[in-house]
Formats: sequence, structure tokens, C-alpha cells
Amino acid sequence: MKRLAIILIIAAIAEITALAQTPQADYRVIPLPDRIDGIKDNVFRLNGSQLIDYPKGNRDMERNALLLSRYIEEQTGLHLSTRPVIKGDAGNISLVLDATMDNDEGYRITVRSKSIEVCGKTPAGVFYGIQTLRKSLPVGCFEAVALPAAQVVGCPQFGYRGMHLDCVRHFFGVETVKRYIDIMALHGMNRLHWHLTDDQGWRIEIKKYPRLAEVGGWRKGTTLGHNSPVNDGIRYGGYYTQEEIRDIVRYAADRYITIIPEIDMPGHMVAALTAYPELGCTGGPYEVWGMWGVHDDILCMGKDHTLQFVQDVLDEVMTLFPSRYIHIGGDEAPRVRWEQCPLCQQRISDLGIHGTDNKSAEALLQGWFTTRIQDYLSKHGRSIIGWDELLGCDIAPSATIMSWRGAEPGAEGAKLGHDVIMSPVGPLYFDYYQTSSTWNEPTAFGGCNTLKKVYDFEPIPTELPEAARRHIIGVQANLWTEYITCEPQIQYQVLPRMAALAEVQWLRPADKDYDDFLARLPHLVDIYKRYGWTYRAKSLTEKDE
Ligand code: TNX
Repeated sequence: MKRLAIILIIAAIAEITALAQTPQADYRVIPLPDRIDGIKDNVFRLNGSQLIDYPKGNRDMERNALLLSRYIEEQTGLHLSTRPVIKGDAGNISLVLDATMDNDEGYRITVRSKSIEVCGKTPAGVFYGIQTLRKSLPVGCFEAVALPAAQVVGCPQFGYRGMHLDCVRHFFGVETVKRYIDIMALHGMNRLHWHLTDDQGWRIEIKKYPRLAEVGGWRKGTTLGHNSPVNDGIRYGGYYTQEEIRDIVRYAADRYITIIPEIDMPGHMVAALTAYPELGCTGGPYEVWGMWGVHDDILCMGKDHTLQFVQDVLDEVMTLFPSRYIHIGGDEAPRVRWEQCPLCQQRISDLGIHGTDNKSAEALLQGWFTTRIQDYLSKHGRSIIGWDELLGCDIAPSATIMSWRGAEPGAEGAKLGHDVIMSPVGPLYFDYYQTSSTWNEPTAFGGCNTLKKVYDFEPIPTELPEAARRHIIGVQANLWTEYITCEPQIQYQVLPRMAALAEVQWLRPADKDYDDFLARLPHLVDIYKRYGWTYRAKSLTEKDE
């Protein structure tokens, strides 16, 4: 009897010590959930004996379950199998759809000693719950992890939470793009704005115009540094086949990320002009550009053939990208060629376009072109996004504006009734430096967008009238790659600034707190390290200048 009592006491002590040594989950992740309420219950001991249950027959939820299983294994070494169920039983992790929840992308995680439930109104909401759950787990190789009993609730402030990637100035392979998507998923983002065409290259296979990729996909060499007179003379390029694009679109969709392709027009078109010189005003010859900046040669507006070309390209783009939005650029289109081109001038006169005090006839010609494209896409159930220059071209408010030359154009656009995505150069150009002391940094575009500046950015200007506020539908950071040549450099520029952006996208302003964010950041960085991603370590400790 006495011996049994001693054995029991020893067993109890062993159990308590094991529990004390078991690493704990911490729900204060990035982006911070809206609420974390403790529940009076014991911890859930995750140890690999449990299953991940999902509703039988639901493919999206099945994929969610498989992704959660993979994340848990990658972060903790614990392997959990998945199981389709009609109704789950106790002891497991259950992924559940709950139609009574408010927001399509909101989530609710309930942890009790005997169960974990991850709920969302849609599979996307469940996916964000999964992200919060996996980010709360410690990183390492464990026998078990203890999850405190709690209810954790989160819901994003903005429906459009974007990152942009320029794959033109430098070209990045399928695997790199997929990893970029993985990084976005970890940060709760849902729109990838993929810049695919520009003066320095055409990166998307178009079957009707094969020379676009074959000829336009390659430049003879690249300038060294910031547009120095020295060119490296090394042929550079590449493009994505339609098969590869479909694969990437699917990979992103599996992670609830919509890819918005950008076909920049009528400017930033020298690569296309090189392939098909008749699309330009002078007829060329042109050469895929090996310098950075704004080029005077753009699409000719006087030829019907140009308009047909654009529609044909967009037809193929629409078959590849299910996104409602197609980005048609519209930025940095100098009008010097149009001013001198008899065909463009003829078009202006045929259309009866007359310049006004603040809008030239050529600006209005760009407006006419954009409106045609807008009408064409809307006939196919799509909408356009364009850079804020479009506000100077008299276009319909159904065009969504991406505000890059500051937040002011976006505010103006919202007042005019346009939906707006805020991605101002300051502080959301991630191709800019992250510190003012740049001597020890990889070459960047310029500027200085520190982690704190990103964190402090508020997408809805305080002075914006109430009616215009609802037009600010989202926030995005841009990564132009003139000076970014390889994947580690991509990651270095975006990490950890994407973490700060995630809180801008998810949290309401009153819930933001930079010091608290900094205290939560090292754990997220542990996850970056687990995946071998490059990041700017100094941003974690350095005082903002
Ligand atoms: C401006 S943002 C551009 C890009 C450059 C970028 C460099 C925009 C619409 N145009 O073509 O790559 O600056 O930061």
C-alpha cells in the first residue's frame, strides 16, 4: 500500500515536471489577434497522437488540414495525420465551418484540454486561424507542446492585403515565387500583384504573339549600379510559360492568395515594341532596355492594330488569371511620341478630343485608351486597377486606383468615388533602404523606409471625409527589383517589414503598439529562421532614427 502511494506520488511529480518542461504556445503572434480570452481548463497537450479532423467531402478544408499538418511538423517535429469526419470527436484538432460568423476571413480558435477547434465562416477564415495557430507554436523538435486553454479571435481590417513582386527588372523562377507566396501566407496576406511586363523584359508567354517572350524576354545586358554608363553586356532574361503560370496561380489559390497580373500599358512597353516594332509610333527599331527609369517609347494610339494587340494579350491573361482585377499599369507614360506622331494626332482629332487647362489632349488620349480597355475587361466580368497617374486622364470611377506617389492621390481618388489601394513610396516601397545608414546595406533604390515607419503607416488619412473612407479597400507594399538580383535579397528587403505591414493590414489603429510588436517579433523571426529565409536582423534591435 505504502509502496503504491510512493509510486503514485513519483508519477505525479514526473508528470508535473514534464508539463513544466513542455514548451508552451503563445497566441500573441503577428498580426496580433483581436482577442485572446483565457478559458478555465487545463492545457491541451499536443503530442502527435492527435488527428486533424476536417469536414468530409470538402476539398478546401482537406487542403487546409494537410497544410496545418505540414506546418506543425515543420515547426515542432510532431506529425499529425488528417481525417475526414462527419462530426469530429474529442481529443483532436477540428477544422470547422461556422456560417454564423461575421467576416469571411475572420477566425476563432478554441483551445480546451481535450480539443482544439479552428473555426471560420469560409475555408479562408479557417486558413487564417491555422496561420495564427501555427505561429503560436514554438520552433524546434519536441515531444509535446502545451497550448493554454483560450479563445483566440481575429478578423482583418482590410479585405485587400497585398504584396507586389516585380519579376521583370530581374527574373525569378517558379520556386522563388512560390516561396514568396509562402511568406505572404505566413503574414496573413491575400493579394499578390505580379508585375510581368516592362521596358526591360516581357515575362509571360502569349501564344498569339510568341515573339513577346522569345524576343521581348531578353535584354543584351544590364547597366551596373544606378544607371551607370557601364553595361555588363551579359544577355539576361527569361519568362514564365503558361503552364508555369497556371501552376503558380493554383499554388497561391491553395493559400487563399489571388494573383493580380500587371500588364503595364501604354508605357513601360519597350520589350513588346522590340518584339513587334509596328506597335510603336516611330516603328523602331527598338531594343529591350538595359537601363532603369522611364522610356519615351510607348504604345502608339493611332493604330487600330495596337488596340487589337492589347485585347488579344488580355484575352490570354484572363484565361490564366481568374482574378477579378487585372492591373493595367498606366504609370509613367511620357507623351512626347504621341505629340509628334501623325497617327496619334489624327486619332485625337477624329475623337474630337480637346485639351483643357489642366489636362492635355494627349492625357485625355490615354484616358480614352484606358476606358476602352476598362470596357473590354468589364465585358468579361473583370475590373481594372491602375496607378494613380490615371486620375489625370479622366477615367470612370469604376477603376480602382493604386496610390504610389504618396497617399494624397489615393485620398483624392477616394473623394472622386474610386476604390483605392494605398501603396505610397513612403513607407511602402520595400525596394527602398530600411535604414538611413546605408553604407553596409545591399544596394537599394534609395529612400529610407524603416520598420517603424512601415508600422506607423495609417492607410486611411484622418482628414478623409466619411463617405470616402470606405473606398480605401486595402494596403500593399511594392518590391521593384532593379537592384534585387537574387532570392535572398528579395527576402532581405521584405523581412521583417512584411511583419509590420501585416499589422497595418489586420489591426485597427487603436490596437497598434510598436514596442509590443517588437517584443513579439523575435518569435516570428524564429519561424523565418526555421525556413532558412533571409531577413534584416538589425531591424529587430536598432532604434529608429
Ligand atoms: C516607380 S511605382 C515605378 C517603377 C519603378 C519604381 C522604383 C511605379 C508605378 N513605377 O517602374 O520600378 O518606381 O521604386
